Amino acid sequence: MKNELKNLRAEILEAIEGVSDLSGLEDLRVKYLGRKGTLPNLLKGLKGLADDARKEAGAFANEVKLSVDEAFSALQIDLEAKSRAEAFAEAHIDITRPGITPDIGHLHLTTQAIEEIKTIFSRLGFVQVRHPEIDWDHYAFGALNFPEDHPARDDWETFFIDDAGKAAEGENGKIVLTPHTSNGQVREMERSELPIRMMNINKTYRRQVSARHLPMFHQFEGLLIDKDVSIADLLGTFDFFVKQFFGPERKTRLRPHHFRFTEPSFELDVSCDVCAGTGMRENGLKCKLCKVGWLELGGAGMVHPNVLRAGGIDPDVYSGFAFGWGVERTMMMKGGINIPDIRVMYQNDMRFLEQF
Ligand code: FA5
Repeated sequence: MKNELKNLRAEILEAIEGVSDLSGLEDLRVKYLGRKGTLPNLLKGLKGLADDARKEAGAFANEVKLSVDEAFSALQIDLEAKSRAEAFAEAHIDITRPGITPDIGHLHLTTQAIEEIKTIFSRLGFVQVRHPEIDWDHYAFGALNFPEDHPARDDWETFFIDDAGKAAEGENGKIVLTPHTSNGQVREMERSELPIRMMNINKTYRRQVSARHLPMFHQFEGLLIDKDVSIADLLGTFDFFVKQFFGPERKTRLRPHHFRFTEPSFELDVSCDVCAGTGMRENGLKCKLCKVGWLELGGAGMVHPNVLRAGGIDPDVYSGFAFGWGVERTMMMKGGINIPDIRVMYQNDMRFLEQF
């Protein structure tokens, strides 16, 4: 048995020397070491030997197996290195080929709108501030003259922050995801820096979803407080913004409205750009965005004396106006943007985003 093993080792080592590629080496491995290979076959004969002879032959068989394995591994490493070197030498690198241009992002449509809105109002002296987007009920409702049972405070209109199942409540009431940027009004007044020309732009949240409603959207809130401020100042401000943002041709209209925190109050509509102010689409169906040819962009009015008082300002000396508009809707109404459903703004579809 020992001699047979010696001969087999010599045969294997000699055969290995003649191998020049990895597949040839694998064939040899199967032939000699595989399950039905020569070496395992030979070792089956160990069973028939006497104890001592089996021990001796077994130990020698291990030695043979080890040396053969080593020879296989060493050659495998060499052949792999050789094949890598060949592949590398064959690979042709054309350094004149144009490279792959990385994708370059750009600002989201909403951010572009915010930048433009900020710039236009800064020309009128409005300074951009950022009041909290998660705030106390007091600033979002209470100080703005909302009664305790006002429907806007309903769970179905406003998101309240839950604390372990129970709405968190401090001395300023519950904590809310602000449903409008008007929470910045009294916060700004409390800074006691009069006169005020504030532009508060932020995220706002409501339980609403439709072609013109999002659960998360942005508002921009202007607040101007000074001596002798009148509705004419409010109208002049709107006129300036609308002409700058939409161009001189677009139509706007003011409707009387009711807000708890302004008196008198208005809503401002702009003629719908999607249906050219007709309320109908080319396919003969109603414009699902505006339905009537006009789209409401926001509310406004003269600051209510109770709100001035809540902010520590004497309404007999000071007056002011405030307005709050939706950023997304304002952007959608810009000429040529033509977005018929507000929800596409945040679907992150590259085909949409790349257009702006
Ligand atoms: C308000 O939020 C008042 N705070 C505005 C205001 C400020 C009035 C200061 C007086 C003085 P209103 O609920 O109408 O008003 O919302 C204002 C604008 O926000 C809407 O006209 C619309 O442009 C936008 N908006 C409201 N809800 C949504 C929504 N769910 N998705 C998108 N935009 C919305």
